[in-house]
Amino acid sequence: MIHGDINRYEAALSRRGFLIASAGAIVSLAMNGHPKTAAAAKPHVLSPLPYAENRLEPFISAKTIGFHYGKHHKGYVDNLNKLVAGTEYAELSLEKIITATAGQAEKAPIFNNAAQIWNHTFYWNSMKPKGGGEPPAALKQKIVASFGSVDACKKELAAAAVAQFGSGWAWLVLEGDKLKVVKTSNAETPLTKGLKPLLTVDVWEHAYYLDYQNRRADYVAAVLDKLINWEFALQNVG
Ligand code: MN3
Repeated sequence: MIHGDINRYEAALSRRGFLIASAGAIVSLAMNGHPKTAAAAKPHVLSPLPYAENRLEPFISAKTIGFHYGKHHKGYVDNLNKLVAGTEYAELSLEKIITATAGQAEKAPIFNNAAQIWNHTFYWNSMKPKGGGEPPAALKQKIVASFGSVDACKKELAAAAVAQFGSGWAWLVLEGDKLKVVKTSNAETPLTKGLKPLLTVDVWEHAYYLDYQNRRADYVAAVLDKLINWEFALQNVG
């Protein structure tokens, strides 16, 4: 595209020498790697949604995703950037901030916002349009080994999601080579407990209230039956 543009415009502009010199300069900059601005603090950014806001309909509405991603998730990103500016955490990756602040009461605002950014990005990827159905064979084998059947695994995930009192998350995780289901409160994440997250379901009310009101179990069933992204879980097994 860029080369095409250069070819198209160079004759008209009669500045061939200039354009070739410019292209050469761009290539050498790119190959040189690190731009000079790398030392500056990098703000955390809101990861793009892996699908359009309306693609999980009719199970999760575009309105829910619009608020959940565009207001809640974005809010955590904006808050974290304000909270870490000028602190020892300003240059750290999201994962390092989460592990460095976990369990420290005085760091709770930083931990909560950082963990919520991570959890939400993981949640968006835990679903996909036309999800659900049968897990890929390699994952199914692990699920059957740990839970007995895919249905038993889904039942345990649903029970954890429904039983989580108040706000939190239900997770499918890997502990050693065994799959298990855990639930966490508020912003808590299995990342700080030596567990490898494979999938998550957000059970904060903001995840479902516009579509399901108090019927959390119906929301959870729709996620597990129609949206869950088993391929993402398999990728996370590694
Ligand atoms: Mn949420």
